[in-house]
Amino acid sequence: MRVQRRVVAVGAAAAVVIASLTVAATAVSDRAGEAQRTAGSTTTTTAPRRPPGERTAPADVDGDGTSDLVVYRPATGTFWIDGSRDGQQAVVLGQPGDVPTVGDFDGDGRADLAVVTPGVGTGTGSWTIRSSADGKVTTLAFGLEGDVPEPADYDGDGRDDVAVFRPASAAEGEGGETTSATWFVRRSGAADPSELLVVPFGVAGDQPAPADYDGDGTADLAVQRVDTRWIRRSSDGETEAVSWGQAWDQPVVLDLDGDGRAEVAVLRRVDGALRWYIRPEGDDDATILEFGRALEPDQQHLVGDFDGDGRSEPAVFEPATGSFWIWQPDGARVESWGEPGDVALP
Ligand SMILES: [Ca+2]
Ligand SMILES: [Ca+2]
Ligand SMILES: [Ca+2]
Ligand SMILES: [Ca+2]
Repeated sequence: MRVQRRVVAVGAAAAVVIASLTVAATAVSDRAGEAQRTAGSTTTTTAPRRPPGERTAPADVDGDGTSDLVVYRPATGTFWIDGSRDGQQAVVLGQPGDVPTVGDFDGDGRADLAVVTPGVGTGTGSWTIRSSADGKVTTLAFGLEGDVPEPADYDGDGRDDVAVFRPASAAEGEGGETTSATWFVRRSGAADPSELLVVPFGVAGDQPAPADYDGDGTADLAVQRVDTRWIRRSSDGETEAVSWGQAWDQPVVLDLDGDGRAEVAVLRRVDGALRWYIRPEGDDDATILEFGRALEPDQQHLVGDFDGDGRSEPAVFEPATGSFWIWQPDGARVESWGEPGDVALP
């Protein structure tokens, strides 16, 4: 296969990246288990809504279609936002130990700030969400220790759903035996969202990577298992296995070409650098970007649409210098925002 060359400068260093990956996509039957639907799916809402399926940019707090620079400062429980339209603001939410997240839970097209208070022992955790539509703060009991927050619109009603991925190691059956990994989704469009959608999907060691891979406007459950991305397509319920990546890679998801379908991608640490391997669609070339640093002081990787063109791009946040580095075809755009100890979102 042909492989594209890209030269990307990060800091003082420039790197030429040439590599090849084998590609194979195979549809297989859903061997990871069927959904246990416990409630019907009717929509009840009063808030202003974006049309179901219409995409929003990640962490777009001010709703102009462009991702904003968002960091969470755990020491003070404060989000600091540098909005592409509305400028800078600080929002206090949460307490020490909380994990920040964002999603458009009220469906108004603007990202809502949220914090997850992890469960402890057998105690249930909680999600505290600040609605962008009315500023109202809501707290829901949800999740156990070890759960991974994965908010997304899994029922396709135009609102992101509170959801977690529970790794297999933390999910035990009634007899104490290890079971599959399990997804728990509080569907915003259900008549009673507290009747959870529970889907066993994944095995021990899998890393969650949900996204809308089939482009139907609804998030698909997905996990990265060593060299394969397993995707449970929302469009037909089938599970697709896509060969991509290798052991120790970290799954990432981008819509690099802006077609509404997420690309399968992995992040690899190579010689102290972050290397992004983005799977091609059709006969296109694989895209390999060297962008970001993987050694101390580590940079946090993220994906957003920071120029609002409908296509997502990689970015990294460097807490030590309080700077965002946003990928561009000819290098990087650098923005000063944040400080040491901050966590960047999404
Ligand atoms: Ca919102
Ligand atoms: Ca939803
Ligand atoms: Ca989908
Ligand atoms: Ca973009």
